[in-house]
Amino acid sequence: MYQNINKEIANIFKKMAAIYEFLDDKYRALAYHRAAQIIESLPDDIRHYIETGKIYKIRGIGPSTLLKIEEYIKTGKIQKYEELKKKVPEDFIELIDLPGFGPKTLKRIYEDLGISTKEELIKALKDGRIEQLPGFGPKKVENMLKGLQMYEISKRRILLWDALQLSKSLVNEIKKLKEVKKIEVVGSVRRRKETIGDIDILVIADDENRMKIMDYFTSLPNVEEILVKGPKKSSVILKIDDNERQVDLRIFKDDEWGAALQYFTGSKQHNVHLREIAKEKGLKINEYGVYKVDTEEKIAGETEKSVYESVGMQWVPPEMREDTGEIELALEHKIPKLVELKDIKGDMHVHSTWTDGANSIKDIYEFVRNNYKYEYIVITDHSKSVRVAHGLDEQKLIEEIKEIELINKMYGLDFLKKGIEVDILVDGSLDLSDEALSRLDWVVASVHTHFSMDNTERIIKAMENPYVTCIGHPTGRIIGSREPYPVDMDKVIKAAKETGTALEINSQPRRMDLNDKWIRKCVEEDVMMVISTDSHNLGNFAYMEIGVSLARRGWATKKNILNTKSWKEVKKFVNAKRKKFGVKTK
Ligand code: DGT
Ligand code: CA
Ligand code: CA
Ligand code: ZN
Repeated sequence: MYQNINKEIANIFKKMAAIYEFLDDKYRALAYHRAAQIIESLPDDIRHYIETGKIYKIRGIGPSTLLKIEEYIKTGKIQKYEELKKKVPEDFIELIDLPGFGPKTLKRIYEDLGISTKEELIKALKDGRIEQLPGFGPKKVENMLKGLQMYEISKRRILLWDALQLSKSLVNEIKKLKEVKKIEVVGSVRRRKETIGDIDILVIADDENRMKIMDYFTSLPNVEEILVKGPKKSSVILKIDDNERQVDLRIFKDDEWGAALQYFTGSKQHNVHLREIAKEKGLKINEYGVYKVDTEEKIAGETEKSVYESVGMQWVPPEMREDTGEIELALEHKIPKLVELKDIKGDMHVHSTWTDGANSIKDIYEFVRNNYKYEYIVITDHSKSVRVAHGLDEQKLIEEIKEIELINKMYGLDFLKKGIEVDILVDGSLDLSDEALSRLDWVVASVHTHFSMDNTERIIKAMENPYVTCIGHPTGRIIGSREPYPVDMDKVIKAAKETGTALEINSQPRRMDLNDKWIRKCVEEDVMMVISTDSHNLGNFAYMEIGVSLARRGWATKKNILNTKSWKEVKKFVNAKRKKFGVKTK
């Protein structure tokens, strides 16, 4: 069912790579690492590639890898992995791909200190034994402890993207029952919070069908434990990819739909505030409806709109329901028209095989043209100092530009725009010459090093370059593994405004950066933003949904988002900055 088999297999191959590295088999480590990346980047279910024979054409998946993939599809297991696991301390399997840990580090700790359990490991981190190992030191230990803590927290909450995939497949599964009249995901998933505690689902059904639905729900595949089972509410724990996920299902009646939707969408704070307003008007709101306090007459509840209107409010988009001013706006009927996925006209941060992307520019062109209604995409590969990604120097960039122009010509459409994700060096200067940047349509500048220094001045200096049109993932955080680097975002936002530079809303599920708070600040300050996927493979283009959700949580409208506009407007934005800095415009 809600199986993402590509991800499951890729995860196992990543673990196998790490174990091989632990065992000093660098060759196999590299092979499995590469296979994992390839499988993760396939836009379709891997079974499809096997059925159609396309799998044989994929470079990097050899015969023995293919056998293991087939074994997993048939049996849900890979024997070789089961054997390998026995060669590494059991607790290390879980930790081996955490940032700050890794096979080399764990091997040292295992061999030098004889440590083989998580408990001992934490103890040794705290009592100074690991710090004293040559090459470790207090900084490294601090990072390991922080990494461990973030990992534990991230295990408890689900990334929005994962929760959305899981919710969608659960809804599809439950919807199959004809007794289910209506179904909707509520709670923090509907509000599109960046991480999700548990998944809440709401169903409308007739009373006599409740238990049949609950029986079905509690016996879905992957259900590991049933926490509660009743006619109104059931809760289960699903086991997915080694993680435990709680799902609550509630069943209501037809005429309660709107009230229940409103109540279980939350947030709690939003609901508390809403009920206060209702009270002032002599009304009572609960999950069944809106009632007059004096006569107990029910006056609303069938639709969510009716619930809000009964207290004199406009309907509030779920992404805004956090009690941070939206109630006041709704009372004045001034809720803005938030940006939507269908407003997006292009993707402005895309990597190809020229650096660390998985797909050629030609494949990207065809995939996006076939699957999205975009008017343009910008190819933005890495610049030279990002060595792990084989970043481009000036010469390589010229070659890439030629290829882009050739592909556009081939298809007779100026669809691909020429860009770069240029590295911001430690002093705020850029990794490529102005002359090189001036040839491009769009320049994303990003920080990829020195995450512990204060990066405010560094980023501002980059924005003062006339060719830098956007700052990529402006705070650098990675959910579950890296805090934002120290940066004064108020200053960055001010400088973005002054220099005419856009800030990126990066849609990668672990980045989501700018976050909702800073997006809202940009909206207030009228700073232009771009929602990008930072795609490294074809599947990543779907992440746009994440960025749009974030933008909505930051109250952004179309006018705040540059890539809702035509390319002509984008060009105006680029040229306005160049003009401001007194350089020639194209
Ligand atoms: P999560 O699961 O931590 O990501 O966040 P939510 O918002 O999904 O929270 P959850 O699952 O505890 O509850 C779902 C919604 O149900 C919540 O957003 C509002 C509503 N709700 C739950 N318990 C209460 C409560 O005690 N009072 C009120 N007013 N609402 C509640
Ligand atoms: Ca929830
Ligand atoms: Ca819940
Ligand atoms: Zn990128």
